[in-house]
Amino acid sequence: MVVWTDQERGAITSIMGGLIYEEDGPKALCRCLIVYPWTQRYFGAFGNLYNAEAIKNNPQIAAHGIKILRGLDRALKNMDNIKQTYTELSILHSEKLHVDPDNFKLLADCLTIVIAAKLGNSFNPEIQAAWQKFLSVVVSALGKQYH
Ligand code: HNI
Repeated sequence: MVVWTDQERGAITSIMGGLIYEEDGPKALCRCLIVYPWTQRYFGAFGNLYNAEAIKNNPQIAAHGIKILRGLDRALKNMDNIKQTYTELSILHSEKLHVDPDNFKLLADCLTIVIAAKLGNSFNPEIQAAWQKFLSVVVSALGKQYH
């Protein structure tokens, strides 16, 4: 059972509440696909990923970036039950999509970089500590159904 302090809950809620899903979701996913090109292998059906510009202008990738933030929102709304909340999502990524679970951390880190760039100095170490704890619980939950 993960225990969250009021400060952690407040920090995480404030970060998620400040995101513009239509902008920040695509930015994080595009960053992951550009910085870690092997992650593109899971998006073969998403059209043109030939270079950074193509990725950044790919509407299917943008739509999926938004979907990912909506998925994070579900974890935010179930902070005390993220593992159970993500059971089906973990099974999907494991058994249907065969996503290497190491990639969850890479995408999470890309989202953190997008947030740090957006928030600047207000993304201080205490705030980041709460945010990284949230993402580590999310990443762990997404990996739970891998065998
Ligand atoms: Ni992920 C589908 C959430 C990381 C590749 N992913 C989803 C869906 C959600 C989601 C929500 C849609 C499920 C549905 O349609 O029912 N993915 C998340 C979250 C993370 C994550 C919250 C991590 C924070 N996904 C990743 C990573 C990869 C990934 C790291 C690959 C590098 N995800 C996919 C693919 C799909 C997907 C591929 C299916 C897309 C499609 O529609 O075909």
